[in-house]
Amino acid sequence: MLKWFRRNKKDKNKENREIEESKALKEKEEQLEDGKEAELKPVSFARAEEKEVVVEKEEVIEKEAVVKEEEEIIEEVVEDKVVEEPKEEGKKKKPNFFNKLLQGLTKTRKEMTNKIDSILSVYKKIDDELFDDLEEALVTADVGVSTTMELIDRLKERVKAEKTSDPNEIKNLLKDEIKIMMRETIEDNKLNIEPTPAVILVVGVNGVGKTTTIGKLAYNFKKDGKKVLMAAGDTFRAAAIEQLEEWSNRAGVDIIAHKEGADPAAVIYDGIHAAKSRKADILICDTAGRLHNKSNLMNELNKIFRVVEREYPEATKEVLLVLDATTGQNAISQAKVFKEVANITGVALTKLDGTAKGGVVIALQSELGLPIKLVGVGEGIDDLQPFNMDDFVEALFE
Ligand SMILES: Nc1nc2c(ncn2[C@@H]2O[C@H](COP(=O)(O)OP(=O)(O)OP(=O)(O)O)[C@@H](O)[C@H]2O)c(=O)[nH]1
Ligand SMILES: [Mg+2]
Repeated sequence: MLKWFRRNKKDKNKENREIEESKALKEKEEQLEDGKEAELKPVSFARAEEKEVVVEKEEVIEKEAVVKEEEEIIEEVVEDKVVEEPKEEGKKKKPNFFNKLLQGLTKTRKEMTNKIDSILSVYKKIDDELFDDLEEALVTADVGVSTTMELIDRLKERVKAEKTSDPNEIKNLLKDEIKIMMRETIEDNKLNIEPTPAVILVVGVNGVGKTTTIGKLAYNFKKDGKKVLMAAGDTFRAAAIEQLEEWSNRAGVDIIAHKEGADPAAVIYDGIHAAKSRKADILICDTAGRLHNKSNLMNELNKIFRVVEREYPEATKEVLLVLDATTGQNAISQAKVFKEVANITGVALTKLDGTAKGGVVIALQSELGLPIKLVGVGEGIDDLQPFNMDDFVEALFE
């Protein structure tokens, strides 16, 4: 499949570089294999679970009401908190956004773009070997094998159609084709929050950055003058509730929380009713992130979705899948699994600042058709940005 493995090493000058590069690719292929395995198990597991869910549906709805009454509700009301504005915010908002993205993508840029630059500087004419080297640079930055193949094919066609002969022109054509490909499957990258009231369900495996993203998001909404409420749907561990409470304090928004071990659907139920009575514009719900191949996670999510459908039919809905960019192709596997069990409407891609695998953005949008709506570029409250495709590609190739 990967052409450069089949290539005869005729050119002695390139030998050393090829050995190094094929090593990196082998590692990459192993990672891809691992990702595929991880992806298959949970899907079939979740399907088996679906039958049970249908049978238990009525029973579950009844239980929800009972559980809700039985549980002691610890409701933290944090009204009228003052939001601390970061000092650098203000008129220079746009350049700051771009600079942060630029900074965040430093590692990916080194891995991918610097490599592309050095490839293009070596070649005097555009030939198959040049395309093979480009292919390799893209795959190693986690653009993904099939997206890379597609991209290179398009690039070849474009070069032919435009009769391009100068390797230096390739970079702009590549940038352009990336933008075209990413746009083809996605209508827009805006969060579904209009008209209000809106509910955002935040899902994803553990450790990807769900709680942190909720905190940052709440802060941004509040800054925009929206009334926000959080629901601590991760009742799996006490620390998770405390962590969200801390973020609610920092963002200056209210939170609805039950005790550790409580039924998450009951927390969301209370969150919805509190959002209605307090006339909140946006309710953001945290969920537990235990591994996606555990059946109870899928069950739990289905239950939460049903409560939202039943109790808040008028709300605009966003099901936001949080993915950790540092996991590269594994993030793609996770996205495939979650797409099977939930109607994911957007992705928040976190930790772009700490990874050389930012190329995964391109694969997520063009291969899976999942719109990236937010990107995390740091751990701070102000380190979440709406995803802008043009800015992303420009920052990647800066
Ligand atoms: N550098 C960086 N770190 C981040 C970003 N987003 C989240 N993190 C860090 O990732 C770690 C995990 O974040 P959490 O928000 O706790 O993740 P979670 O998905 O809620 O995890 P569970 O509750 O265990 O399922 C924390 O240390 C965060 O500070 C980001 O954009 N950049
Ligand atoms: Mg969490």
